[in-house]
Amino acid sequence: MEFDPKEHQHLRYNPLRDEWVLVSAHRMGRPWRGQLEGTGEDPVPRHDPANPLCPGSRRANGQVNEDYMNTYVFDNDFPALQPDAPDPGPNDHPLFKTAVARGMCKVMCFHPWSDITLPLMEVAEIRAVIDRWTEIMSELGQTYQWVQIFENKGAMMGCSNPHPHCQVWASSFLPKEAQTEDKTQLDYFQAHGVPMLLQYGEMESQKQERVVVENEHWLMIIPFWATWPFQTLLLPRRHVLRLTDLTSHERDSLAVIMKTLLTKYDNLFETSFPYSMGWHGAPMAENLCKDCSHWQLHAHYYPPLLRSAMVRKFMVGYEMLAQPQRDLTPEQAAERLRNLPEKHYKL
Ligand code: H2U
Ligand code: ZN
Repeated sequence: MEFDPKEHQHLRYNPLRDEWVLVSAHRMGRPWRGQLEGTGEDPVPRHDPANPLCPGSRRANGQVNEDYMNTYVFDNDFPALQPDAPDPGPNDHPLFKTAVARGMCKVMCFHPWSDITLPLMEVAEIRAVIDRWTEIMSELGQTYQWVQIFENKGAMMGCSNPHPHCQVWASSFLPKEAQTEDKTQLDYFQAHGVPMLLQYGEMESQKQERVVVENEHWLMIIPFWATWPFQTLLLPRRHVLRLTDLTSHERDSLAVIMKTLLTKYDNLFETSFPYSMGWHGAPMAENLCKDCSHWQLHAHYYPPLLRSAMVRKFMVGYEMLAQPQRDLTPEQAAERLRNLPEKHYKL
């Protein structure tokens, strides 16, 4: 029998996380009688004084937001990381290890309106978000070695507030994903003499079959090893270590490619497409003066939806207890996204 990735289950290796994923595309046709998600498309008022993320609103800690016009950043009133936590002290047993955790958490509003999302914002407004990301990265990166910028979009992904925003958690330590990617990229660089994701982007750009959208400076692909059905990886075409290293042109074309991808995402199931996304780049603080050539800046988008606005992929059972598994092939997912219009279905 001849191997067909759409018909025959197989394993694919994720070199960034050093793990395997089981691809079993023939399962897409199975019946679904499980949970249906709400679309979460209840109308949101453009301005609601009771919404703590709106301009002029009073937040949980009593502070009043500025009457901001584009982006707005404030310290999270419920931070998971604070700058001054005490050290839990020496560990006397390898089975009961602890370590000190220090950091800061911020919230960044993308726009003064609650009823808008990134794909519906103007390119110049998205560019303002990118500029603000870069500023925060540079500020917090003076003190903290990992600055995690992430956006939870949609109630399905745990977004707690219907207003376009992201969070920034900066930490004194390298979190798990960062540690793994640091190691895998370093190992690859030492073995092959080229940054893993730089070479990977070049090869995907040649192959084209997993490319969703690309422009002069950026490439958006469904990775060969993607686990979430419509997961994408956003890569610069040149070797860039950190968000703070992007040129003005690169930030402009980043705004354009983000708008295109996010519009396609919304158009896929004609819904405001939920996801968690975040940026990964070379560590900051004491690492700024070290050689981090093995790193390549990138962003991950992890959307939970599988078949429609109401049917999501559950990473449970086998995924929790054995290893990740996906239903349609990355090539099929890329083709579907690639063929969608670049004009938003709501416009
Ligand atoms: P999420 O939607 O991703 O949960 O982000 C919203 C964040 O806003 C959340 O971390 C913070 C929450 O702690 N927040 C405040 O800091 N002050 C408030 O008054 C409301 C929400
Ligand atoms: Zn990453």
